[in-house]
Parts: sequence; C-alpha cells; structure tokens
Amino acid sequence: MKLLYAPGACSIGIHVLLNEIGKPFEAQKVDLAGRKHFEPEFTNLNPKSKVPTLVRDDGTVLTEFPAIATWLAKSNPEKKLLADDPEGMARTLEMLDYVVATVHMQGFSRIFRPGAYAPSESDHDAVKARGREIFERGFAIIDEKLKGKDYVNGAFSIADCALFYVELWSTRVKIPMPPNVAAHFERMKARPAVQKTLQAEGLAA
Ligand SMILES: N[C@@H](CCC(=O)N[C@@H](CS)C(=O)NCC(=O)O)C(=O)O
Repeated sequence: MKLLYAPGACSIGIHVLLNEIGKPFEAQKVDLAGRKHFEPEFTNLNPKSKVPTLVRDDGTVLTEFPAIATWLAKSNPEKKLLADDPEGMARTLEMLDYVVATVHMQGFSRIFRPGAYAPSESDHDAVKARGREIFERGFAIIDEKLKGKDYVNGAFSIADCALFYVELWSTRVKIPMPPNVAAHFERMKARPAVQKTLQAEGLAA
C-alpha cells in the first residue's frame, strides 16, 4: 500500500491513520509547490491532482479523505476505528464530513487559496475573513461536541484523524483553538502514531 502525501497537508490525517493501524505501507512525498501533482506520473494515478491518494496492494487507487478513511477502518475492523452500530457509525461520519467538507474545504481553503474564490486580489482579505469565520464557527461547534470527551465520539476513531489536520492548520495560521479542541490536539500529539507521522513528514511535534 502506498500513500501519496504532502507534508502537513490534509493527507497527514490518513498518514496518522496508517500509523495507527500499524501495518507496513510506503509514504511517498508529493511536491505540491513544484506542481508535481499535475504531471502524468501523478495524474495517471489520480486525475483530480489531490492528496491524499492511496494506491492499494492490488494497484487500485482510492481518493477522497472520507472514502480512504472509511475503507481503512472497515478493512482493519480489529482496530475499532469506526463504530459498528448505526448510531456510532453515523456520528463518526457526521463529524468526519463536517471537518473535511466544511471546516477544511469552505473554511481553511479560503484562507490558504483566496485566489480560487476571487480573481481580484483586492477581494482576498474579505475571502480570508469569511474563511476564518467558517472555521471558527466550526471549531466552536466541535468544541461543544468534545465537552467531557477525550475523542469526538468517545473512543478514538477516523474522525479524530480528520480533526487533527485542521487543528494543525489552526496552529499554522496562529488562530487559537477553543479549550476542548486545544486539549484534543494535545491528546492527539501524545499518541505514538501521531509523533511518528509528524517525524516522517519532517514537522515539529
Ligand atoms: N476532497 C479532497 C480534498 C483533498 C485536498 O484538497 N487536498 C489538497 C491538500 S490539503 C491538495 O491536494 N491540494 C492540491 C491542489 O489543489 O493543487 C479529499 O477529501 O481528499
């Protein structure tokens, strides 16, 4: 199995998940700044030009964070990364989707890539401000959900791996996290799989 990732990108959540599972895998760095994900070596695998991209042992390719995370959890049921009961499963996917589709794609994306939302540079500050509003509101909602819990659904799950990468981004843009989210981030960083992943990606713990 091979994970195509970029250091500190959303793919780090899948990288953590693979280390939590603990089976052998290869991690191949993709140079996004050098636009290597638009070259044939990458697009032949994933024409969407996005990480995370997972090349499985049978050569088939899986894309999209929620799909990869769900497949990894279901393929390794003994790790209990996704609840089996309908309520637990739905709650985990509810949080996973909120983090990826709203906090990341609508919030942080506006901050990191304002040009994708408004061609004129004079609008970029407004785009970034809207992004900040979205992810701050998202973190406030997640903070409520985390009240009295170590992990988003009680037990550690794939949703925590997704939450971890937006928490990491929040430190990058230097916007403080609300208390339960900040405590979750510390709890995640204390996990050996997270430490191993941060080291592998060349990021400070
Ligand atoms: N919907 C995709 C989003 C993946 C995504 O946005 N990946 C970013 C890194 S965080 C990427 O590859 N960006 C490269 C680009 O857009 O040029 C998923 O859930 O996996």
